[in-house]
This record gives sequence, C-alpha cells and structure tokens, in this order.
Amino acid sequence: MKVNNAEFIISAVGPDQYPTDALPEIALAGRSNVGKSSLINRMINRKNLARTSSTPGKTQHMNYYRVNQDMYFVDFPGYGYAKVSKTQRASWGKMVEKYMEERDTLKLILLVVDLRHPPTGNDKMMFDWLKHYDLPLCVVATKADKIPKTRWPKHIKIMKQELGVLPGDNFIPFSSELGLGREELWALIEDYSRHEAAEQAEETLDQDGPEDVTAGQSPLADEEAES
Ligand SMILES: Nc1nc2c(ncn2[C@@H]2O[C@H](COP(=O)(O)OP(=O)(O)O)[C@@H](O)[C@H]2O)c(=O)[nH]1
Ligand SMILES: [Mg+2]
Repeated sequence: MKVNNAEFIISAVGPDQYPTDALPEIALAGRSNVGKSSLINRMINRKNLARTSSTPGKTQHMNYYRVNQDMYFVDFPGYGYAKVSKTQRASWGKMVEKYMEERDTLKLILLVVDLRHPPTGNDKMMFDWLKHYDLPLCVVATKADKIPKTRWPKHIKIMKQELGVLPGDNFIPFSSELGLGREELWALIEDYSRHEAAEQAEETLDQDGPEDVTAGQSPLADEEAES
C-alpha cells in the first residue's frame, strides 16, 4: 500500500457517527498502552497522527483514520483500563461488541499484544471472543524491537500457545519503532479488504436488494473490558 494521504476523521461515540461511505475498516483491539496508536502511525508513516499517550483512556471513543480514499483504521481505546468505572467499562464493551458484530464494513481486526510478555487475561478473552464469532482476525505481536531477535521464537511460541493460536491463524511479529512487520501487515490488510469486498459485492448481486444489517446477541458485553 502506498500511503499518499492519511487523516483523522472522527472520534465517534456511537454508531450514528461512524462514516457512511462504506470503505473497508480495519479495527485495532488491545489493552491500553500495548501500542495500537503507534502501530497506526507506523503503518501510515506519520509520527503522531494517531495520538500516542501514556495516559490513555479518559474518553472512550472510536477514532477513525482514513488512508488515501481506500480504507479506515479504527482505533479503540484499550481494554483493561482501570481508571474508568465498571458501568463505563460495561457500556464500552457493549459498544465495541455491537460494532464488531454488526459493522458490515469491518474487514479485519488486529488484536495487538505485547511480544515481550505472555498474553493477559483480557488478551485471551478477546481472542476467544473474536474466534467464537468467527471474526476476521490477525494477532499482531508488537514491541518486538524490545527483545533480541534470537529470543523471538520462544516468545512467539508462548504467545501462540497461551492464546490458542492455531496453524493457519494470522500472526505477525511487529515493531512500530523499527517498522518490522509493516509490509506483511499491509499485504494482509489489502488482501482482506479486497477479498471481503468482492464477496460482499457477490452477495449483493445475489440478493438483488439492499443489504440488511443483522443484529447478533452476545453474552459477553459486560465481561469484555474486565481486568
Ligand atoms: N520500543 C517500542 N515502543 C513502542 C512500540 N509501540 C508502542 N511503543 C510505546 O509504547 C507506549 C504506548 O504506545 P501507544 O501506541 O500509545 O499504545 P496504545 O495505548 O495501545 O495506543 C508509547 O510510549 C510508545 O512509544 C514498539 O513497537 N516499540
Ligand atoms: Mg492509543
């Protein structure tokens, strides 16, 4: 992907603020401070478009960044952020969950984890939840620059084992600092954006009518953000 242009679009607090132009969306999930904003910045090669901050999570918004006229990154404030009330976390969980289940334009979810450490309970819960709903997923293990490359295999093995990543699941070691994994991740994103778009076009043709947004019910809304 050649990034000619990237811009911040909106900090959405609810579905009525999501863009309506139907461009593919790539969402990032992961705990606060794991490196989601940095990953977006690296993908678009801008130092500070997606705000990186060590005191995140005051507001619980979905930040939309558009790349060229091609797609959006959707940055969620991380889960497991302790300084919000239980009620806030629950309603946040529901918003994210609704988005993930119902958003037609969502093409791929990047579950961002820290390669240095085994996955947290929330990482595992998120992974299980995404798998359960069969959502298109790539685990991105970031901060890889913080461990020597000789130790990557060990860390990758532990991460995959503890999350339950299976052969054939998408898994990319990454470093926002050095740009490691960037090309591989772009290739995957482009692949998912195209592939799914083609499938949807077929479906629309088959149905010969307007698409319906199907509402799913999920029991996990209250638990997603627990830490
Ligand atoms: N060395 C290194 N530091 C990183 C990397 N990604 C993020 N960080 C640092 O980790 C902190 C949190 O990153 P941020 O992107 O704000 O995390 P977010 O809360 O998930 O959006 C910041 O200080 C970043 O500079 C990485 O790949 N390598
Ligand atoms: Mg962030």
